[in-house]
Amino acid sequence: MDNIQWYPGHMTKTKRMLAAQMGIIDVVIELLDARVPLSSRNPDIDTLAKDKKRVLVLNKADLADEKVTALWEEYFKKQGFFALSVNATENDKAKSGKAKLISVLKKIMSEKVERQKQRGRINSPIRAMIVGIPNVGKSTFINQLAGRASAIAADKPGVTRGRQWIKVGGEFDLMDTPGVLWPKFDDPLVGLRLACTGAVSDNVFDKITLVTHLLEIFISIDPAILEKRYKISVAESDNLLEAIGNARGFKMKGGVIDSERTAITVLDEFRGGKLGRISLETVTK
Ligand SMILES: Nc1nc2c(ncn2[C@@H]2O[C@H](COP(=O)(O)OP(=O)(O)OP(=O)(O)O)[C@@H](O)[C@H]2O)c(=O)[nH]1
Ligand SMILES: [Mg+2]
Repeated sequence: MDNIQWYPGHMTKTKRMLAAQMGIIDVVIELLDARVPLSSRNPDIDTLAKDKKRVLVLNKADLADEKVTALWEEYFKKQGFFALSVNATENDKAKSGKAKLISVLKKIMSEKVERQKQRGRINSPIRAMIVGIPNVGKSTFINQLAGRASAIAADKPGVTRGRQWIKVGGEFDLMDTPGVLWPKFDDPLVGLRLACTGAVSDNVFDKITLVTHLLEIFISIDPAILEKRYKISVAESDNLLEAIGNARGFKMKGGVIDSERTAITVLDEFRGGKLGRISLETVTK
């Protein structure tokens, strides 16, 4: 894997911008992908936000295993973080993470608000910077909090290119930022998982490599994930990708299974949640 391909220059620029803006920020909200909470944590944020109040938000919780996500929340809370799980695409206010986040922010910021009151000052809005890897849902989450589509969001990494302030009532000012990765993945599995969930551009990894990794995880969780969706028998298949391609009728000239097309399909269906709620990373004790 060529480093340059997945750590483009604009990410270096973004990191510099985040550092430069940090002085005026009250709280840093870091979005993680609930399916890969460890792989989606950018170690650079720990350095950039080391003196700031921090909240970890496990987004895309609707795509992850609910029980596993609850364990991750506990895991991060034990490490001293404020942590909560949300689904930024949820329209139902009662089910969305908005109320949860606002109560956490108010708790975190109560000292500042109290200080301002004592000085007889009118409360200024709490300034929160939303950070995270590409495509994790930062802009979507901001739109959910604001109750309007103020930030551009789309299903590919690298959509947001500059910072943008979005007001939520008079209480919060949220800064949307471009997604950032870090220059080197110490564990190659991290890069692979981030590509599976769509944080790394699709041209960096070979699709068959990605799907082979996914299939291994699915089998270790429960072979029924594949059996139900693709109507195949895992025990009786020597080559799962071929079995899936065959079940879908993805044949090329001469009856050869189109592995590339099969891999793209499995990847898309996983990303779209069609295989069920699947966490690729679980808490190990
Ligand atoms: N299922 C599901 N999809 C989500 C959720 N949050 C965001 N998405 C989808 O994820 C994709 C990326 O969302 P964005 O808000 O553009 O992500 P971003 O972090 O701003 O991405 P960059 O600006 O490229 O860094 C979009 O297709 C969203 O609809 C969620 O909680 N659940
Ligand atoms: Mg964005």
